[in-house]
Amino acid sequence: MNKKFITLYRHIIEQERKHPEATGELSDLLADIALACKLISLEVNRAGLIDILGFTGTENVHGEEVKKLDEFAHETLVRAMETSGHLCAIASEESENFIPVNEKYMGTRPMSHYICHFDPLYGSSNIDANISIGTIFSIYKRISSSGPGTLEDCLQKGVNQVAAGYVIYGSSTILVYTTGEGVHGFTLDPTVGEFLLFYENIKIPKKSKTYSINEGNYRRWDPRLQVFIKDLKTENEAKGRPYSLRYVGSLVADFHRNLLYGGIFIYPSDKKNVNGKLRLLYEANPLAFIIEQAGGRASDGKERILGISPKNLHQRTPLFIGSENDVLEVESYLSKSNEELGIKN
Ligand code: FDP
Repeated sequence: MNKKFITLYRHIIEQERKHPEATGELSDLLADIALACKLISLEVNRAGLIDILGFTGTENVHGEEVKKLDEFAHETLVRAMETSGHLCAIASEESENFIPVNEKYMGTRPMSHYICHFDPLYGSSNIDANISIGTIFSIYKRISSSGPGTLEDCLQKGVNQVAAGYVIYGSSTILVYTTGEGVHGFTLDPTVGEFLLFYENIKIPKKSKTYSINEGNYRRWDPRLQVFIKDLKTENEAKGRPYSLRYVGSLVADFHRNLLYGGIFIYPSDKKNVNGKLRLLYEANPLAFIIEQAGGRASDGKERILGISPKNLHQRTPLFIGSENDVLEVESYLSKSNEELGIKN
């Protein structure tokens, strides 16, 4: 029991020290995100008590009802981040357009300006049921050379991310992040207000026994995906079947469980959501960066998520993410013809 306590900030600084050329700006940004998420965590915990829940009567850019906690999370993150001095633009899932940072808040070294994307509160349809919800974020370096950030700065491929992470407000509040050197997890100790390291260098098992998908949409899927899921459920000891189904319906709750124990999460395109449901910039890219750092895989069924060139801020994508061999297997099903899989048209 002689384990040392390592706080999030200390961990970030220790990572930074491995790079003598680092300026500390990225570390500051991560600390700002962590602070905003502590405030959101407090509000989420208080929500049931102070009757903050309930609809505001407005809709977000996707036509979904916005709850007050979503607004609070969005505003808290924008406030914490835009005054950091290290950002030139912010893009939030709750805002139709990106938010260029006012030059008065920007430091004097343009090349040290970053872009931050976040989904302030995912899984919001679960708030009233006390199911885990959370925040997802990612950070890029700017492409433009000076002034407030541009749309082009915000529409970069996921492979350009310099950091990404998520927070889950659940039975405890946890934060998982990567800066491209492994994936590290922290739990918030509310008594001292610090995130403490619980898992350094998380690795996802290569193959799993769990799948996560909204199976109610089965009839809308590509028949080749139907065959794959049917195969996962068919008794076959040699192939480690049947798989167990685990689906919370709150993206990062499903993702986090699969990251720790192994599993594949799928939100495919289907007859209703022809481009999938999840957002490339705010959900798929940060989680794809994390999963690859943990030794897993993320694709849209054909292409690596991190290689997709975004065309607009709220672009959706199908998502197949998790244990490498499971994602490879579903990709192989999707690359076959209906005839090869014995599907009658
Ligand atoms: P929600 O609609 O509750 O905000 O990104 C949206 C998301 O939740 C994910 O968190 C979740 O994984 C998914 O949608 C659930 O969608 P379905 O209800 O269609 O399964």
